[in-house]
Amino acid sequence: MAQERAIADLNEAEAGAELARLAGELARANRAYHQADTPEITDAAYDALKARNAAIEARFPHLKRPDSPSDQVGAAPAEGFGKIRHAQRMLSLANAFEPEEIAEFDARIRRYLNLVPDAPLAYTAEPKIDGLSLSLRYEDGVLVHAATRGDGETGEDVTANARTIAEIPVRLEGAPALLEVRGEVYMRHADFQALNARAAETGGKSFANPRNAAAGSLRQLDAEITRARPLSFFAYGWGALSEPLADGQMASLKRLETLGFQVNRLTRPCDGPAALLEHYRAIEAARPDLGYDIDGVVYKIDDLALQARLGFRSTTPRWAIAHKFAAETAWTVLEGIEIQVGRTGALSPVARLKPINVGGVLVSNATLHNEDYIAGRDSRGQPIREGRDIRVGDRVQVYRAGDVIPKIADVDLAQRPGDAVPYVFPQTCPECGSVALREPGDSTHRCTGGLICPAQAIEKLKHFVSRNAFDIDGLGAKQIEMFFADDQLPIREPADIFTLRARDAANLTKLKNRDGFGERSAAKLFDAIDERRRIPLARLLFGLGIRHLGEVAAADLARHFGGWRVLIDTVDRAAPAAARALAADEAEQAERARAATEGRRAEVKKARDAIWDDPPLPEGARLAWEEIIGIEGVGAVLAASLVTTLTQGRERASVERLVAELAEIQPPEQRSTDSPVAGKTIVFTGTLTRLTRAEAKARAEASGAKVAGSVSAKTDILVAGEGAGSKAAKAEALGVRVIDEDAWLALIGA
Ligand code: 9MJ
Repeated sequence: MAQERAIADLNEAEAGAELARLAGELARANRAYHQADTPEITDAAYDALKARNAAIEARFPHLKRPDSPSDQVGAAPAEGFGKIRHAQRMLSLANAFEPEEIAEFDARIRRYLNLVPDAPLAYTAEPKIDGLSLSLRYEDGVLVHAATRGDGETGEDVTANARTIAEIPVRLEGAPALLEVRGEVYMRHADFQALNARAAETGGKSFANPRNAAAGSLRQLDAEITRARPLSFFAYGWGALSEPLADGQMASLKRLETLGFQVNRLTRPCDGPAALLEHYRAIEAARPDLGYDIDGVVYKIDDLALQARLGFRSTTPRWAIAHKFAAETAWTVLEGIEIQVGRTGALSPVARLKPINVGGVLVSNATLHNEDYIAGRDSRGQPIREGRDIRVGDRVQVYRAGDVIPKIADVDLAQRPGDAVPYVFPQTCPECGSVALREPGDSTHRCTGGLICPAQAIEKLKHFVSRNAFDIDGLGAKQIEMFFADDQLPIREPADIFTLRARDAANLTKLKNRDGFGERSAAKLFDAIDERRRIPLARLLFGLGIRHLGEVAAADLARHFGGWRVLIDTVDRAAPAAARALAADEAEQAERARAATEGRRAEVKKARDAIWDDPPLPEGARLAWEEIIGIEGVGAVLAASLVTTLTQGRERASVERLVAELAEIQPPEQRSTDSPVAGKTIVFTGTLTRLTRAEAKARAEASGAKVAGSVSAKTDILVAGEGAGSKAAKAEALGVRVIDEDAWLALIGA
């Protein structure tokens, strides 16, 4: 940086030159900042440049430039990339590691489609390219948009950059009027090495691996930089289309190839799991000589009509799976075992390892799962590792499979130090000292401290801001830890996040003057928080971090209830029944234990019923409880967790404080509103002949219907398959419309 002179000493010419320099430097800093991976100066340095610019302008107002950085005060600099909403969601793939999982994948699909075991089923197998996914939108054969995957719904607009990649055609001949091509941008090994060699010569930034180099090159605000980077592209699929490319996966790829795209030449048709595994081994053998990185093999159902029937789980297609290459392993020393406390109070033992390189990644931690795993037995008490336990000081074998947390595969008893002692699992929470209980049938110790346990509170907050929950830009795990420990501006529960701006305004020590924050980043954080005052109900539910409540169940609950108030009212009404259900379970278990020895099984049911019936439950409690456990995908275990958590005094007060800060809890999008069953509650019963249950449920939901497990006054339609029994009778009694499978299919237009 040029030497800075006191502003009072500057003459007019010098001041003009200095303003020009500052405008240039600030503009460059802005660009670098928004490329995210490469900020060039600290927030403090940025603020200092801005302050100096303002001071010079104050002394020489007539020298103020038309592009003065002062005119951008307060406003966040122009956003990095524009956002593009994908016309069709961009999905990721479920992973498999073992050959048995491929047989299960095949079996699952056959079950779902109701195919007989030896019916032919055609697949394709292709290398899984280790790059980054890109969606290219062509309208009338012209490339109009290119977007990264982002969160699957919305990606970053990298159109200008994509246009500079030679393997991405900007114009297509004979393509459908609308065509979204999906594929992987990657960098070949030779290009990667040349790029890093050039960087070394010019003192530029080198990349750790080809994937990072490809990502860093595509995500450049200046497309001319992308142009100078040697990127490649393989097409492997498509999104929205005005007409099908072909009727199979293989034929569609051929069509994309004809249109001018690179399609991986190792893609093969396969007629079942054996052929898939054979091609997997062939690709694995070819891997070292491919000249680019792959991390597995992708299997897809070839028939596109079957792909459509199979559809999707929450973020992955049912018709495809990624078979990842085997884990890399290495031996190292276990230096210690630490206990981490999770958001639901689970105590997780973590191995602290002497750092070791496993397949290109430095590993110093691995999961040890639970007490039994360390002791060398599984959840049923059967030996694992032939019963060898794991002790501090042992030499252990570490492995990494996919992106998952490293694990410990084995221990070398021959090298065990003489003074190594068996590990004793703690009986109290290391964070708050509360008793850690391990319930019968559960392999996990849990801290009983609840909200008084700081570890649980922090982990709940981290979960709350995580990507699939509130996903607040600039508020990640690191910032949560900082704010949690902060005395001036603490965040101790979710509601505190939303009062941050107001508390900061009232405080003397401002966030923008803190370490790690500046004016821009503080303002950006407050804005990012405000953006989340409108939140979909499913995200809110998932974000609360209630035990057993995952993303899929959160979406099921949101679809069923449609709004927060309806849900919480039902939960409140169900509270007495939930308590009763837990007590009944306990009584049943106790009675079962006795009955097993004394041969009085009928007593079990009696014990249960006695709890349920006496004293009588308040009006509506049982109905509300049955409504919740009747939602498909919500069982009694989750329902009990949901109701007891949300009706527990301190927890509920904390949730209400949060809800009061939100501007809108958005109802789930009706997936399809023009269907006659949209918004209706459907129950399936009996044996369906043309659809499997899973498929029937998925199709009903895709048409905007809610699927319940039991008939109630709220049921709109009962679809009665063959041999429908008591549910059909109950529906008749309640005056619910009952139709057969064919009528149902006609109704949803299938
Ligand atoms: C990669 N990464 O090579 C898919 N992929 O298909 C291939 N990814 C994919 N297919 C559907 N070959 C979603 C993702």
